[in-house]
Amino acid sequence: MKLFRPFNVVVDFETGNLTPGKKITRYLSDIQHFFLDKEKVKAVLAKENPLVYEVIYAEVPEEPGHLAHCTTIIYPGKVGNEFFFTKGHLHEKLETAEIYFTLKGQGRLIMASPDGEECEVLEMFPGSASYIPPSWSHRSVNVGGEPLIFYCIFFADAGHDYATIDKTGFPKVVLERNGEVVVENNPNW
Ligand code: PAN
Ligand code: ZN
Repeated sequence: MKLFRPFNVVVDFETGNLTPGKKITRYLSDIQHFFLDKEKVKAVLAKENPLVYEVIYAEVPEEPGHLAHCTTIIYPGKVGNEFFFTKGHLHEKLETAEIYFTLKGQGRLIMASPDGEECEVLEMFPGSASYIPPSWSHRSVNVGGEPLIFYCIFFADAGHDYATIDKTGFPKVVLERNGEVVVENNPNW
């Protein structure tokens, strides 16, 4: 039997950098269709295409038994009054759970059952370890003025289903109203 060799990666709690790691970047243009205010999105994109978030993965085989892990850095920002967020997804293998451990910043973690009948929103703050049970879709939102940085651990063969969320979005949205962070029903749900 060929043994996979143990290895370290190093996570910088301040920047979210994970080394050695493989980075993916998501710009506003990649997630524009999710935002409520279509006119505002257009107006922002006419001027610039801000970086919304980055994910940096440790290189682990996408095979049963392995644990994938990565950092996510969501930059602070809004479109209108709606905070920047990740695309969000279900795991292709619905039976796989995940943990998000927040290192820096303030966020919300929106989770929904596959049919959207159930929805829960947890606070993310330095030291929070949020458990995403099997079957719950998940999206994280930066509600603060600094980057939201969290470390994720999930089954390496879980797979990511983005198509379902692309069609439906999430049942809840996270907005700023009069300087407060509010969670509201998604009017387009
Ligand atoms: C996370 C997410 C990461 C980026 O590692 O993949 O935060 O969010 P999206 O994948 O929705 O763009 C995770 O949940 N992995 O399973
Ligand atoms: Zn996930």
